[in-house]
Amino acid sequence: MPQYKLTYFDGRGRAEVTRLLFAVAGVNFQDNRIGVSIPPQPSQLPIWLDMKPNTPFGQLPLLEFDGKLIAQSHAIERYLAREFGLYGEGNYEMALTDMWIDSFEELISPIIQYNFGPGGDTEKAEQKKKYLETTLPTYFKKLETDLGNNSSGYLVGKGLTVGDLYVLKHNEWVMVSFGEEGQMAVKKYPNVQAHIKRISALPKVAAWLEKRPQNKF
Ligand SMILES: N[C@@H](CCC(=O)N[C@@H](CS)C(=O)NCC(=O)O)C(=O)O
Repeated sequence: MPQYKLTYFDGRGRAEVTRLLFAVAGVNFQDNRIGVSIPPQPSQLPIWLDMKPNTPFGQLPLLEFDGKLIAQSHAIERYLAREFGLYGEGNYEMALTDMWIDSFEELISPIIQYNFGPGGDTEKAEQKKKYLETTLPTYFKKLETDLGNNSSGYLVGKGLTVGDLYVLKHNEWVMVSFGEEGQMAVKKYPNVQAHIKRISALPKVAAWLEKRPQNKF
């Protein structure tokens, strides 16, 4: 097994699904947190700004192993999920897994904008309303239906995939960003709620959730 090194900020952010993949696969990795929180403290910024020009796209996360390097969180996740058998069986299930990775990107990037992007109180209130009333339901209706139609208890096919880990990860974003209002919004989707409970309780997932560093984001 290669010696994997995952470099990211000190937070869950765009690295946490990768960390969950390692945890579920039972594969050791170097969880290289560069000592800069999310969002960064001003005093921490020089650490990142020194490093930034030496990264392929001026961003983290990065995965390194065997003298190779992969940038872009979803490229990293897709690579590892395929390596670890967490991508579904056959081309069609893999496409469905891709469909969910892409959908969760569309769900998570407005939350990142809400938390860290520009805008005063009025804009933030509008962003929150749009997210909870329009964006989230667009994707959650299909998520609820697909989970209800799959008797395996997983999102795609008969086993755990990176898609299931995204359901969990997205829920953390909603809770930390929108609190009780977020909880009210997701309560309307009982299959999704049951799914989050079930996936969080899988022994290797539960062990990671218990032992991981505690960060707000
Ligand atoms: N599309 C990229 C986005 C990566 C990204 O936005 N990384 C942020 C942290 S979540 C970053 O490196 N920010 C620091 C900067 O842009 O200077 C991915 O999915 O990896």
